Amino acid sequence: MTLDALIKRRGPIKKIGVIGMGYVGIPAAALFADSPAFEHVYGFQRDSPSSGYKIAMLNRGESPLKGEEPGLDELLKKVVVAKKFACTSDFSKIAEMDAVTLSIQTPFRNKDDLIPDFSALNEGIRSAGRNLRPGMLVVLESTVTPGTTTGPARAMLEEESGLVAGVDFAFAHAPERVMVGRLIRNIREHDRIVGGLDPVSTARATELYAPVLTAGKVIPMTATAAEVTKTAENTFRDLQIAAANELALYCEAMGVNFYDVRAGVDSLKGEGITRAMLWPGAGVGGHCLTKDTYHLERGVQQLGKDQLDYPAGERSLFVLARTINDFMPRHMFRLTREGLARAGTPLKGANIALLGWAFLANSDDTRNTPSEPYRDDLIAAGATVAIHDPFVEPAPGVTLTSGLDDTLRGADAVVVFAGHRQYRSLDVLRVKALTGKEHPVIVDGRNIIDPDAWIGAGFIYKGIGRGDKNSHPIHE
Ligand code: SAJ
Repeated sequence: MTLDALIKRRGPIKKIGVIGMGYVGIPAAALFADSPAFEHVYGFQRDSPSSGYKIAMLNRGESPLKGEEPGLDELLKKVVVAKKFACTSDFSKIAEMDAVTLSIQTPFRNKDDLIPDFSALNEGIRSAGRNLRPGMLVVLESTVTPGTTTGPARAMLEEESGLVAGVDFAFAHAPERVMVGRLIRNIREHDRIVGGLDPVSTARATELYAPVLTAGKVIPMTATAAEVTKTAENTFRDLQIAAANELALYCEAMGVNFYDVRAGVDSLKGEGITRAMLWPGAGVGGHCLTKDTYHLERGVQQLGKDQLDYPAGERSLFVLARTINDFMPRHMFRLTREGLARAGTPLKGANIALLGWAFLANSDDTRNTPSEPYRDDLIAAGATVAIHDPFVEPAPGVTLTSGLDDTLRGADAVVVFAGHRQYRSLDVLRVKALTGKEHPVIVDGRNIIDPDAWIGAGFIYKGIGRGDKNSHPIHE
């Protein structure tokens, strides 16, 4: 019997399983459960020491996710009360599903080798494989290296089930595009890339996602094209930021104000002429842009092996972009050292007030924060660092000072790493008084303060992209 016939015999999707109760799986499961198109949703969660607690919480309709997620708590309560959603660690129930999605994270094993740790995802895939039945749909939502869906993931499902993908079951990749803090809205409103192993799989996966989309629409393509789309959308964002960072470094070196240049370049508009220049800054953090470039690179090395035509001996532009973005915290260290030198303060023994530990403005997310390598460079140089962040809870590996005043008190340099709104309204004279210094240093990594106000108060100013100000005369 063909896959199409198996699916027709099974009828419309009614029972859905979501494997991986994390920040991607939980809102996805709640939205599937809330749709009248579907009968019931199981959230599958390993009862592991680190995450098992989520099962009872979710079955009480409570979200285990930290941070504000508008609409999620109400939605979870609603679908649990309506008995349309339940969380379980009994993976054998997968066999009763019409469709099962996998939203399991693929972090790097460690920062250096940039090889993803697929172990948790592979365990989820094998669990699905062991309980796979003819006519079911399997969808990978995790961000994966291009070639994973049609390669190792397919192989594991077939190995565990004895079934054949595209013949006995439908298989697709539908990458998540959610941002922490707007999970529900993103799933509903973003267009959804749906890439099947074959057209029948793509159609079945479209049937799964279409009901939860409000403003978004399904964009069908092949599974591998979907993998490349997801990794490329972040690779290009990282590249655009790197281009802005490189131009900012050039502007500093040539004594030019990057922001004048950006406005000037942006003024050249016309039929479809855009430059889409993003913003330079203290660095690029997060769990998306810092890894997806390497997924894409690994993909072309594996899938495109011996096929890629590229300038001989030249490194990937995309990986170079990562190198430039990772250089920015080092540049912030140099700006700090130069500012202190102008104040006659050696870096060794200097007190640095580091404002912002989150990787994003007005966020509590600290994953891969550029503040960390900067802090480590300062400590290695013998400086003392006091870290402030109004959004970040104390966590292992970082000591945060409680109040902003405590952070600023006695500082030789005040360094802005995150563009938190609180830092945009700092009282210049109050900050200077707190530092107790004649000429304290201010380094602006996110272009959020007015250089002239701080220079006028006697600060020694350094700013990313501010080649026009970084050698200003010191105001007595
Ligand atoms: N950054 C800059 N300059 C910019 C923009 C960002 O230096 O012009 C820095 C930020 O400070 C931050 C990092 O880059 O450290 C990442 O910022 P981001 O706004 O891209 O935030 P992310 O990492 O959460 O990106 C996510 C991605 N979403 C998903 O993967 C589903 C990305 O694809 C989205 O474009 C982005 O959110 C978004 O648009 O909000």
